[in-house]
Amino acid sequence: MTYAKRIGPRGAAGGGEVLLEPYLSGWRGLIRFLQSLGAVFSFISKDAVAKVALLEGHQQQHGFVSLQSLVQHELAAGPAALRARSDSGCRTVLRLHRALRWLQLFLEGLRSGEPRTSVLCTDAYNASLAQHHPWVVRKAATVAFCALPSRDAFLEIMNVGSQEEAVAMLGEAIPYIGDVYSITQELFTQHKLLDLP
Ligand code: 1Q0
Repeated sequence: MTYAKRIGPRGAAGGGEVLLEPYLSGWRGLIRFLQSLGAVFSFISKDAVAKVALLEGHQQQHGFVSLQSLVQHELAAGPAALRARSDSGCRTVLRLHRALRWLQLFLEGLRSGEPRTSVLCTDAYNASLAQHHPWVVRKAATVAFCALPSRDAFLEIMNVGSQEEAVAMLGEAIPYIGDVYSITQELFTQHKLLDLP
């Protein structure tokens, strides 16, 4: 399954919108993949499941089509009210947005040929999510990364055919992830939402 590919509406939405439906179903696919890697990762997948479920709830309640419409709706209550909420869609998207940067870096590393996935994963993590996590989470994450399968096994369980085909799939998927990342980054910069508590 081309999980990562389903995240992004590359070129599909003229105004550079991130459609919520494919965004959330992309995350669901990634979470299933993570769950298949074993119980060591369950503290990560549980958090991701909760965040996707929260966004799904907001999406269903308000009928949001895109990340843009969610942000617009929540901003209407005023920036102070938004900052005070621990269950806002915006702060939840921000967490997934930071994780998407990790994914982009990790997949780029995987594609590049470095065989030690735990090194790739740690480097990607340190360059992205780590700065937003307290020590204890960083520690637990770094321990879990040691349980990652080797590059060969990883490309195999992606289940897209030969290693060459898996690498080619990454080459196609990474730009979509990059698009979603930069559109979201711009949206959150514009509305000064990049530091939502
Ligand atoms: C393959 C290894 C996966 C490693 C995932 C890297 C992320 C590490 C994150 C570790 C911390 C998770 C525990 C909870 C953290 C929360 O405190 C934190 C902040 O939230 P809050 O509400 O407390 O402010 N949450 C987060 O930072 C969100 C973390 C979301 C992680 C989502 C990971 C999704 C996994 C994807 C696996 C993809 C493997 C690649 C497959 C490619 C196939 C084409």
